[in-house]
Amino acid sequence: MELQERIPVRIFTEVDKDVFLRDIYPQRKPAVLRGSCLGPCLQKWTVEYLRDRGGDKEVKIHVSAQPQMDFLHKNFAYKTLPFKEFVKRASERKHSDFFLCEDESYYLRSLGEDVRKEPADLSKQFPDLAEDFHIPQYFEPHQFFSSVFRISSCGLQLWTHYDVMDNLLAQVTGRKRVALYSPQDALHLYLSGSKSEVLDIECPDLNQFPEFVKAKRYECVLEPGDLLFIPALWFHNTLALQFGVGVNVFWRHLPANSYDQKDPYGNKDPVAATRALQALEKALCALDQLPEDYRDFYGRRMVQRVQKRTYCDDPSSTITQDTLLR
Ligand SMILES: O=C(O)CCC(=O)C(=O)O
Repeated sequence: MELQERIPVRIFTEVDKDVFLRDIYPQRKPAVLRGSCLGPCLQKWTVEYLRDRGGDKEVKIHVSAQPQMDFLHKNFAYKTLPFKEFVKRASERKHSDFFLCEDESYYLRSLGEDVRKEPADLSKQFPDLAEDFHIPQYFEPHQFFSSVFRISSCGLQLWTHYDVMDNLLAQVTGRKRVALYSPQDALHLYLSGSKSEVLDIECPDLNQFPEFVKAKRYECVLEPGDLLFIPALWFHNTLALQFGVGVNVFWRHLPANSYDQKDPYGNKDPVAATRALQALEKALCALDQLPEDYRDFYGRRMVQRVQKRTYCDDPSSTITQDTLLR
């Protein structure tokens, strides 16, 4: 029996902007858009071509002796290689030149020119390759935030995390398994910031993570030419079934001033959420001045108030989507 309920991600074909905006985007659920027009990259992006066109540009990469990357125990190292050398190594199983061991795994998440300030933009960092990749124009141009190369060795698994932007993850070459969890399952994922501490999602330690079984797992296998729509706040965990090249494009779902202006990665909580979390910390410090039984009494009442006021599925919730849109 499977550990968790598994739900296939819905697959849509022949999607255009109208279909996306009418049937997919408002649902706020992941969707695979199969056979998307991603441009000539689908034919052109062989290892040789990428090496030739990407050239000697230096890229910062993750290198790991184990294919399952672990942010808790930091089982990977950040290294720098010329793009063409990185692509060669990521595409092969055994390496003649290596950092840690001859079967090490590689992962590139491309960055902006000024890593701390600028979001990644394929057309700036890789202008020749960007010409081959056509970003489907389902969003308005002002919503564009970043476009990021995602290149991984076969078997590379990236931990479960959420981002705060809407995401179109384009699979250009290779196949990739993606597991996704709803934001409403956040409490079952044992979060450390934006990442889940449950690293082994197939065989988790249920003594350590008993609630994990309650999280519903959505799943899909991306093929070349697929676009995966990952709405903001949806958790995702990727496993490259082959050496794979993808590009993900982040788009703002909220007005631009809702986001942290110093966030080149698109994963810092919106300003209002950060303010609310800081206020919560203050409220908890205030309760610390009271004896245990008083803290319990007021703590329970605060939880109920938060639940009533914020949960979408609480029938007594006072703030609805309509209220927000008005
Ligand atoms: O494709 C991957 O390996 C990871 C994708 C991802 O985390 C993202 O698009 O936010």
